Amino acid sequence: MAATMTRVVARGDAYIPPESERKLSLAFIAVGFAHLLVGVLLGLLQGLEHAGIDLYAYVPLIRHYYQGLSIHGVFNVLVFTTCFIGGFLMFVVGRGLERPLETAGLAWATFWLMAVGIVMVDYTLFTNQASVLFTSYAPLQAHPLYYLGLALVVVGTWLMLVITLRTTLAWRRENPGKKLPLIAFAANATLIMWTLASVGIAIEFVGFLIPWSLGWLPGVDPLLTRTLFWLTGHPIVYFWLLPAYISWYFMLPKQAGGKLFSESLARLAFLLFIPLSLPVGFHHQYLDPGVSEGYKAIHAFLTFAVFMPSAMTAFTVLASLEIGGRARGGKGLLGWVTRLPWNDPAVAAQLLAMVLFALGGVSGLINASYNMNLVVHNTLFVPGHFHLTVGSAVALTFMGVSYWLVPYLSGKKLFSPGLAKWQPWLWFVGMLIMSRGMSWMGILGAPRRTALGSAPYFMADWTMPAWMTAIGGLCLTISGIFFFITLFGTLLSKEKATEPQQVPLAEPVEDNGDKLPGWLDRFTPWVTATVIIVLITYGPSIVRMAGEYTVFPGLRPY
Ligand code: HAS
Ligand code: CU
Repeated sequence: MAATMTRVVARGDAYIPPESERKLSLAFIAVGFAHLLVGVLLGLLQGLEHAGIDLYAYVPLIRHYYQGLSIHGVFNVLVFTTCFIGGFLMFVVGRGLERPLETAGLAWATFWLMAVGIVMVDYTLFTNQASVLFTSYAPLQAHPLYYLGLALVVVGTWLMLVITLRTTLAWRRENPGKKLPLIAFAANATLIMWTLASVGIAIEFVGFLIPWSLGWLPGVDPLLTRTLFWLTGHPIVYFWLLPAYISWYFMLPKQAGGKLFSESLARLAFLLFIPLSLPVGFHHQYLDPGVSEGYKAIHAFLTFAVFMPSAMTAFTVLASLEIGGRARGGKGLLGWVTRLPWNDPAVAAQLLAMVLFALGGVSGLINASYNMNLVVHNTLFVPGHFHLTVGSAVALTFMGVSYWLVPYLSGKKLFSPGLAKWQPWLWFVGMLIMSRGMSWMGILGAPRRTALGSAPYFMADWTMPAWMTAIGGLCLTISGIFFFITLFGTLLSKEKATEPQQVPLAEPVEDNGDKLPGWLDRFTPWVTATVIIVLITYGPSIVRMAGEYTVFPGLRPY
């Protein structure tokens, strides 16, 4: 391994993070994808169940639909995302600042702390002691180890911020007056936003769910704990998305032969996500009694505001790609699209992820509109939305990134490039079919989080979209298998990379040197604004809910 690693260094990128850091990123990524593998397989069971094919009795350890769904949700959106993001962002900060992390020892301690937490979560889920779905809604109650395990994972993400900030401050001391390199800037913005956001879930778990599950509290208030959950639960979607944006803004244009269209716009988008990601959680609670109409309206309005940095991203990234497509000979209005390097799986996966995300963004606006939400809330329309966002924009982009990053980090040759070429397309087609099936079924009134295949009220007109959900899910599973063969084949193979490996970093079209307004390079004003906005948009509601605290004992119906 050591020899392989040194070989990468010899091939000469501008700066190569030390071997220990590359191994650390690989360890995070491998743990993350191992969980996604299980999550994807369970997803197939769910899709087939909706079409009336119930295979749960044949799968070891999984006793029923809700246990399978809990594992699917927790593994895919909590464990996989957080681990991949941890490995990627630590790498990005070291590579961006071109210096070792402060300190690699703490980074490894973070990995092991999170690994212990993940083992606790895995154990409780597989033993059916935590079938509470990824939202952990009270009064459903899980084993204390489940909440403790997730809490350790969150603490791990805070330590990541400690590491990246310490490294960044050391860099600032060494480079006075210089602006932060883009990828390191964006990685810090992501972790800062997340750390502020995670305060809600930290209070929920440490103050309520953990003591309650240990029997130290007689009960908890479902409304207050849900509210604390969504204070974190909305911004967590941007914690998943922003690392994908780091690749779309700063790496993908280079892979497509283009340049970053606007550095200022890119920085502004990341900074806007800090204050705008948090004060919108009530859009998950439009139907909750006990939240005032006025605050729901404020959160609805702000949800349309947080749509903006993504709309800016669509504009900037498309412009950056167009520069690439035209430089590669593309002519006319759309001729440049066909000239993009579609045969490179790292690029194709991300381009297709973006197309799916455009649809996911539209369905997000439907969810966000109060009166439309009354129609779709708690129906399969919502999974139709989030499979296009976290299940495509995020997951497919992370797969695309892995196609160059894993060979780069390991010094190995990509195993089975043929499978890698098909994989993004299968995911794309499978997702189009599955999410369409889910959204359609949702509009017809099919509830989400329900074993519909055995529901006595299954409606005749759900049959067609239910089959689309199952068939799309099958395509996604095959795509997933192609990906995992390529990924784990690469990690386990002995074949070394033969081509030069570099981190693709796009130059801005116009580089203003270090002449940048301070507010586009500093986080403090944005953090202060965030705290003030959250106090205004959440404070009064939380104080009122605390005053009306109702004690609910735990339920374990599973
Ligand atoms: Fe959402 C529910 C609103 C974005 C994830 N969302 C969920 C849930 C999840 C989730 C997991 O307002 C379910 C939670 C649960 O279990 O209950 N969401 C939005 C809005 C946005 C949004 C307004 N969501 C995301 C992202 C997610 C995610 C991102 C994960 C990563 N969502 C909601 C609402 C609910 C909700 C309600 C509650 C529903 C309910 O009733 O329960 C926006 O941020 C979306 C902005 C996106 C865009 C698209 C930009 C497009 C880009 C690509 C451009 C590329 C193109 C093609 C055009 C503005 C950047 C180029 C291609 C070439 C080939 C050249
Ligand atoms: Cu949300």
